[in-house]
Amino acid sequence: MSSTIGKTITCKAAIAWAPSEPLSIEEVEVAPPKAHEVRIKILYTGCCHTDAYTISGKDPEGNFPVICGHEGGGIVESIGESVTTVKVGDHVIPLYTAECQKCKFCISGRTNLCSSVRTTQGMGLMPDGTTRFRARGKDILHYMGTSTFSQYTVVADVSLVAIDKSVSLDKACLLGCGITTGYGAAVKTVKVENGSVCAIFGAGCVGLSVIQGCVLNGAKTIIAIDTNDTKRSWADMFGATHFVNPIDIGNKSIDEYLVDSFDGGVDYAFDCTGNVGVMEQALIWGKLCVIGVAAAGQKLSFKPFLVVTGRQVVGTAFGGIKGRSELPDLVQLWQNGQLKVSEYITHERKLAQINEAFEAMESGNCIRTVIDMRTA
Ligand code: NAD
Ligand code: DAO
Ligand code: ZN
Repeated sequence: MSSTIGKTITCKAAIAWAPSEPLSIEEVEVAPPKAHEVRIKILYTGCCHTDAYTISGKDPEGNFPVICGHEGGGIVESIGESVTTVKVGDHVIPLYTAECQKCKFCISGRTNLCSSVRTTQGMGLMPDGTTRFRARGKDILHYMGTSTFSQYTVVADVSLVAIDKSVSLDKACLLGCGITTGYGAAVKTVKVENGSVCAIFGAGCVGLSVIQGCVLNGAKTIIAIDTNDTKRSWADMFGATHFVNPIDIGNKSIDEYLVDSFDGGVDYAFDCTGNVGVMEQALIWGKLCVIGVAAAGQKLSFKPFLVVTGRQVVGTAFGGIKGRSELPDLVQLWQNGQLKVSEYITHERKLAQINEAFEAMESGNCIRTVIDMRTA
């Protein structure tokens, strides 16, 4: 039995004390898990655009002080009473989209958005309305039900999935968000068909993963659209058949260009930029899947006639994937060589260097930074 079970653990975490401030690496006290909670030793975490969005203060609903991070992997250190979903020693990926398998949404078969922990998760709290983190004598809030920027975190027992122990967590952590989201958007939410024509706006981690999903489902034409030319070789590597930089198409708007160049338009378009102007231009003939998270207060606006005449708009969180029941299948797909995962890692850093990961994100040359959480 671990000597830490039932005790508060003091470890290092990257704390966002206030919006727009660099993350501060310092000691945090992590309380033991209560009933239906699990404490995880986080070994690796990816840094995602959505963490940057909160840390930068662009999210007016962002709660502070907070420990961000939602793309992690680790080992179960201890479990609270009545936990049946995992056991001590399991290798796990925390899930920002919980799956209780009991609520009306989980059993509907129509959505992966579980309602079981939604309210408290949105407030940065555990389901009992309290936090397990303390630093400098103050309560620190949780983030997206995961808080993987801490060497130890506590999550609800419905907010994690055990994966095969033979899998390397330094790569598998990326399945906690970006890769799964893009792949699921194409394969699960949109269900791209064999022979279809797909346009992907934004070729970052999410867009490249949409491309992977389109390739796996047999799309004939896969057009990556990105304002950053360095994404051309990335899009090629992941299987895009075409790359367009909107800056290079003269006076045409990108929707006009796609209609003219691809026989009247595309079957499916995916927004992976979070830019509402891009989303509006991506509403071409066919179906638009919105994946990007737009800045707070932004509104998507289009003439209703566009949908009357056949365009459709859908959206997806975590690619529509149910974490506990479906994420192990993605791990298997990766292990079978059918899904790229390690290819996304452009930067590796230690916890003490986590702010560099967010600087790299701004540079345009970073797909994903993986932070080694094992030492500060
Ligand atoms: P990223 O920053 O790595 O990639 C975004 C890409 O879009 C970049 O390559 C950038 O050059 C490109 N881009 C920016 N403006 C553009 C424009 N006007 N036209 C064309 N390309 C443009 O980010 P990411 O990690 O791939 O995430 C993409 C988006 O998805 C973000 O908004 C993120 O918050 C969101 N996201 C949503 C979910 C979900 O569940 N719905 C999950 C993860 C991420
Ligand atoms: O069911 O409301 C809920 C909680 C799940 C949060 C899902 C949010 C998805 C938005 C994109 C986040 C990117 C990491
Ligand atoms: Zn549920």
